[in-house]
Amino acid sequence: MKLTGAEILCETLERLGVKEIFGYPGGAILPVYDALGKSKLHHVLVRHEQGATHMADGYARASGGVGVAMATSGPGATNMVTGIATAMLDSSPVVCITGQVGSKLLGTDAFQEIDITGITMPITKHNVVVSHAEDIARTVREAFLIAQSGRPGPVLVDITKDAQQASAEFDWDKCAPKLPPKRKRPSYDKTEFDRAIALLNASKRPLILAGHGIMISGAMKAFTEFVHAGHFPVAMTLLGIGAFPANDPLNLGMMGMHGEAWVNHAIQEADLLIAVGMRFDDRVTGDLRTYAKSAKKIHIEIDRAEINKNVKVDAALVGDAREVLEQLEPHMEKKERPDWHARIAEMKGDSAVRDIQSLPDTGHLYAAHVINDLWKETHGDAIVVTDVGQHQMWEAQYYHHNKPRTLITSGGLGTMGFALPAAIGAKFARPDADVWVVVGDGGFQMTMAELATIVQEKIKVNIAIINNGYLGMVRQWQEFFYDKRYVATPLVAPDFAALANSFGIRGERITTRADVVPTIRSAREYKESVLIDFRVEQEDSVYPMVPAGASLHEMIRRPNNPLVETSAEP
Ligand SMILES: Cc1cc2nc3c(=O)[nH]c(=O)nc-3n(C[C@H](O)[C@H](O)[C@H](O)COP(=O)(O)OP(=O)(O)OC[C@H]3O[C@@H](n4cnc5c(N)ncnc54)[C@H](O)[C@@H]3O)c2cc1C
Ligand SMILES: Cc1ncc(C[n+]2csc(CCOP(=O)(O)OP(=O)(O)O)c2C)c(N)n1
Ligand SMILES: [Mg+2]
Repeated sequence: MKLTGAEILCETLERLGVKEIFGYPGGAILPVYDALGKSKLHHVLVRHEQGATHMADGYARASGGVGVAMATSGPGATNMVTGIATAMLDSSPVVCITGQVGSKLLGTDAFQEIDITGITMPITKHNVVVSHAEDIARTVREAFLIAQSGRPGPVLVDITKDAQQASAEFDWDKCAPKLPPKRKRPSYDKTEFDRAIALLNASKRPLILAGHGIMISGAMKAFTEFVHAGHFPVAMTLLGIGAFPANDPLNLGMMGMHGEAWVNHAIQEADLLIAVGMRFDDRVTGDLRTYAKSAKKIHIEIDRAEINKNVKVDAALVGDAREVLEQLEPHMEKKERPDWHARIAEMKGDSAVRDIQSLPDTGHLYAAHVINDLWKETHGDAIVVTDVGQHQMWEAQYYHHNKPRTLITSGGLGTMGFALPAAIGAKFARPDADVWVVVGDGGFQMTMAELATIVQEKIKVNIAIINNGYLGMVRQWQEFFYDKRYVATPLVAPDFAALANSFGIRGERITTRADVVPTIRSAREYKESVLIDFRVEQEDSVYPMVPAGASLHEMIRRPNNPLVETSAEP
């Protein structure tokens, strides 16, 4: 069957199971848009191409599949850069399709010509220019495979305008991907495996560091069985949250810069760390020279490049987390290690069981109250998409996720402006889910134009703005480390509720604690999107905090203040 390149692209995307494409048109991609109009694909018109990439990323993270973003050449493509980098740093499978000037014009500084494959070389897993219609189907199929396989990541396919317009024979069977054969997994030798087993069985104070790779692998069941078999206490990375239920007694909470104090102390006291699908980010380790000095380390990780990159390990099991865990489990001695659990319980003290909700109402509205109430009111079942800053850390501390892929957040790049568009993508992936955006007053102002996308698409996404009048996380650093010189962090904002109204979205403003629950309830019952502007305490800080570069156990603890560092079960 003869089709144009643009038609081949649409046909290929349909056959790959794509339903939605997040994009923005322009001259160099117009032939594709013309074909899109005749296809079954649903195009979501964004307000900025950065939004398209975050939507595709949110779609991928919520679904476990591939998200697709599309843009024109030049400025359309460069607007995607931040979203691509965000997906790259968090190993998210996104395929970006960009239009490019005609192949005869390449290299002439033609109108809206930019070398987007050159620009995105370091922030894509793979990228490619296609200049022949007959190469489109195979290249796009390869892009999907590469984006999802092994360690996932973004792939960019740049298609010249003449390739979109030209006709070629389309035969699905003849355009199968031509990729090198998959490496046989797991690819570690027996001595490495035996060493890991010996370490596991000899350990008196083991601790698991659970990361994002568990979810990517779909290893939740195997992981839970492994944890229960070994009675291992589990510490979560920010991106690992959800991989292991928060309500499991063995789940200690988040580790790292804003992790729970007892978690970081337990890491420092452990005699064995078992890192699963996590990459020892510096937000997780603190000063490497003093990190977990008493512990041997086992690293279960799919990407060989991560082994010994930041932390030297004693046994490296390079492979898919699920496969490796399933192989290890039968060889493990089942031990209860009561002394170690008693020691961790002692470190927890009573801070773990105090409930922020039962503290007296002093008239202050704290972000922690809002997020903890949101958790209770949504029964921990919502998909929460956060932005970056203090509210992001409070979400990780006060919303307890029991299910995978329910916390969607930019960890590695820490991209402000991520939340609103990523939540739109998540809602398309999981239309029945209760999707909440938790966003700061700063980050919201970066991509708030996507409110129009919500309205145009008639989707329901609730938005909780944690409005502290500051670029709060930066203000906190200025408070702690720059003598409270608040340069460029006080932030003027529009009346967010009125702004929402101007888009045709219901807006609320909350200033007291008593109004939090009723407003969340009514927002959930309302059939359209609701934006709630929570005016929270302006100069509250996130505790505990490991100052950048300090040792993991050198935490700044919360001063005498009504809020504690975590909260109890409802
Ligand atoms: C303001 C701010 C503060 C932060 N504070 C903290 C903090 O206090 N604590 C914290 O934990 N984080 C914090 N972060 C996040 C931090 O920067 C990192 O993003 C996070 O720690 C990374 O978690 P990860 O290693 O689990 O996930 P990723 O970075 O996504 O790494 C996943 C790893 O899993 C591997 N993998 C992928 N697929 C598989 C598979 N199938 N099998 C096995 N392995 C696989 C990948 O190769 C990769 O190495 C903060 C971020 C921000 C923006
Ligand atoms: C695009 C981008 N620019 C700058 C930063 C640096 N930064 C990290 S947190 C933060 C403040 C965020 O403020 P806000 O959105 O109001 O959230 P809050 O910390 O107050 O909860 C800034 C500026 C960033 N992470 N991303
Ligand atoms: Mg703020």
